[in-house]
Amino acid sequence: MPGIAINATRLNRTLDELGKFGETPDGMNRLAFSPADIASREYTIGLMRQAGLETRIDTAGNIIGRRAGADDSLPPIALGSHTDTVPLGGKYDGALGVMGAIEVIKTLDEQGHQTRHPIEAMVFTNEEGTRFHRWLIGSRAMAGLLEPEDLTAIDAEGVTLAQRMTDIGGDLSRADEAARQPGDLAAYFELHIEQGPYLYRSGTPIGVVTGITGRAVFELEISGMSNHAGTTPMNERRDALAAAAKLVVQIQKMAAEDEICRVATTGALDIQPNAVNVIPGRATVGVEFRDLDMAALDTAERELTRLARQAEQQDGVQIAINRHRFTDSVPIAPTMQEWVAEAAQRAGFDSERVPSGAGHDAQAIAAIAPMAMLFVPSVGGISHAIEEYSTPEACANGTQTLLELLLLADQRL
Ligand code: HGY
Ligand code: MN
Ligand code: MN
Repeated sequence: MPGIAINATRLNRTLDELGKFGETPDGMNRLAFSPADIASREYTIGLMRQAGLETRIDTAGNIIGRRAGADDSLPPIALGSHTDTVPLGGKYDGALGVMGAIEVIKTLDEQGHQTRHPIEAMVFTNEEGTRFHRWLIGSRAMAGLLEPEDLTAIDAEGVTLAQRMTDIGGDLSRADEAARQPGDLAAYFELHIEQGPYLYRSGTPIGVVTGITGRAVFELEISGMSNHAGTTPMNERRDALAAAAKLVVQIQKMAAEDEICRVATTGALDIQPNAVNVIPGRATVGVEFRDLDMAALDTAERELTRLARQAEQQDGVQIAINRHRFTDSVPIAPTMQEWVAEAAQRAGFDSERVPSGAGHDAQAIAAIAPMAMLFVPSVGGISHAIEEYSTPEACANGTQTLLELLLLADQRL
């Protein structure tokens, strides 16, 4: 079959248009369930319908666009990602996988090419989880992996996930109806930006993802004693921020020097009362560790606990360690990797194997379906920031490869 080519101009136009929802001078603020997210979902549903997809929203708020297959009794091949962003994030994380999936289907529709399998384009709810520390909500719901803590989650504004879910057309009390069983999907493919530096440095246009990192998220609640900054002797202080600051450096050292796990990050810090002339009585510290090896994350948890107990002794504070979420690392099957490499070759691109340091919806869907991921380079390896950028050519390369992967898998599954 002569190669079917996606429309690169149209793809990049939809990426630019999606990038208007939640755009600020300092980065993308399209947090899950926000007005910008809700508006962007309408835009995306419109694009799906223009591509000939039958759209619906499942009880977990996932947007699903379906295209019939020649043999509609076959389980669908799913393509997708997420469109929610982190605060002050970028325009490509998640967005490329959704706009790319729709472009692939629009191209097939225009060419009158019907695949054997039905196809489903998916937009998963709240992949980032910034608002509730409960990430991969939509994809975990579809994989049947929601936990009790998800169902009772409340955000910093005191709004429940259940309410937020209603805002986007979902119904958390019936989230179990969103669950698919093994066999319900023939496969799931996710196009994504690498979000790291490897492809950009090597100049390779397509990354064949070998595995998706595990992740452990904790929140430390450090309680000291607020007191007067001017009158309290240094040796009588119970300074929660001083204790937090020492822990932040020790946490960084765990990965940077001791190599306990691949990366360790303290990304969130809240100080009370946060006044320059008051010794901070409370500090809340958000910490996360990542590694493909889950045993490394267990070691990191033990070390974090040891450091916290040591701080209690040295700084006269109490530290509650809230264990938010452990997400398992997921290897990608060699056969699936070979299919991605072959699809890249058919599309005319070199590829190389690369692990994912970022988490993705694919690692949840892996519980119910064969899955594969393909990356395109992130300029400078930057992501989760306004500088996040992948060139229009890279985005088109990835989308063309996704099309070839779909056609190849459609024949072989
Ligand atoms: O945080 C992550 O790894 C992903 O971007 N949600
Ligand atoms: Mn992200
Ligand atoms: Mn992402």
